[in-house]
Amino acid sequence: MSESQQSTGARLRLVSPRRWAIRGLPPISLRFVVVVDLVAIALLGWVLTQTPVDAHSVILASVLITGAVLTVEALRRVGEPAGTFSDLQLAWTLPMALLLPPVYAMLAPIPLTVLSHFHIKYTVIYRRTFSTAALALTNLGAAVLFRGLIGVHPFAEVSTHEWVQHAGSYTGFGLLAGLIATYFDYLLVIIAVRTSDPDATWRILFRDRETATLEFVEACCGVVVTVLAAVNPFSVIAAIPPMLLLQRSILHGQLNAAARLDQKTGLLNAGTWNKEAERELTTSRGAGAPVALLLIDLDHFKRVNDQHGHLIGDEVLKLVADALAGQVRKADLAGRFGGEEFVLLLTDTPLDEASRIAERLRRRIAGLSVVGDAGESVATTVSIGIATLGQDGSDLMELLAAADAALYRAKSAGRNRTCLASETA
Ligand code: GH3
Ligand code: MG
Ligand code: MG
Repeated sequence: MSESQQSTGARLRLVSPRRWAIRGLPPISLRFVVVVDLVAIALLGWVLTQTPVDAHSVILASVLITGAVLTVEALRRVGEPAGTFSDLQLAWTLPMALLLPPVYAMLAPIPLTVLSHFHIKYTVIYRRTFSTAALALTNLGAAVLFRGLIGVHPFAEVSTHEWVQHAGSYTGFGLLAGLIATYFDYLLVIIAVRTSDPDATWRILFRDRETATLEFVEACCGVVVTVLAAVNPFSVIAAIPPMLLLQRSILHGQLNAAARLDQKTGLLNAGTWNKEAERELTTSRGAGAPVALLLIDLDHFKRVNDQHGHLIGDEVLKLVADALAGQVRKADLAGRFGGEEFVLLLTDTPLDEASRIAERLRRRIAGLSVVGDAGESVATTVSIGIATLGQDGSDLMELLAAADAALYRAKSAGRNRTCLASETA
């Protein structure tokens, strides 16, 4: 794409009403989003009237915002990766909440959101507004909670002198306030997601370990920066380079994790699946444990694309992949092997159990459908070939070849069925 096309695209994106797609939200979600926005605006207005301006606070807030801007900018080259990611905002806003009058921590998300929106990634605007409002409330919550824990007035300025004097207990209380407030932010976002997408399960209430660890690290950084800032606002400058390095290493880990997966379906990609399956087979062979391999191919998938278009085809692929992911245990390996072909390595699974799992999967997939552009229901079926370690092959190549031959028989026999490699062996 040429540069001029790109900039036209950017302008179009800016004015596109789709960016304000708030009207598409279900009423309950819309009400929730609007209430959170209004509460944040009202509280900000009120807190503003309660806060006298003083030079020390303004200088400290400026230094902290500079640190935050630099860490957000560090994301610029890579953009926000999908899924969990951290821009380490809390490391800079928590010190504001713990040291300065709460208004600074409430205001801080505004410039940072504007920066992310225009420099890093365009997102639907009501979502950005909502997440800014949620963060402003979160930061206010951290400030009030911390003051409650140390037993002072909810809006009192906590002097740097007091911080240095009680650094031990204040560190613990600050960390606690930061973590509780972060969970509150997470909860607000989850409620918004859950009410706008009824298919999302409440299981998302429980964060994965990686997200929780990241938040803990972020809060710890926030407390470290707070102690530095309490000693002297300009000492904070020394925290910027390590924070940038931390940001980079977090991103590195997230990009690495993303590179293992197939983008369209979220399953392991073929390369990763192969590598991990080889390793798993070696372990299982050594332990004498049974392993089954399932090769799963969508039936007449070309027709789905021809009749309903590639985008609907992609939705069907994703649906099948989700069904696969939902059926397997943690130790199993589910991958996208090729276009519309999936592969499943079931560890510790003898043939009869693998056969039952395959049948359950096949029936489940046959019962799924997506809605096409004209409101029609688009369904699919799969054919499955099953091979087991020892019986049908002793390494990955042999197992794949055996499962492929069984799959071929399932197709020839009329599709929407499972076949065992051992039936012809
Ligand atoms: P069979 O039952 O024999 O497997 O028939 P089929 O039509 O599924 O098999 P065929 O190999 O003839 O066609 C596979 C089709 O899968 C063709 C291709 O367009 C489609 N396909 C492969 N990858 C993707 C993808 O990522 N998205 C979409 N929408 N279609 C894909
Ligand atoms: Mg096919
Ligand atoms: Mg195929």
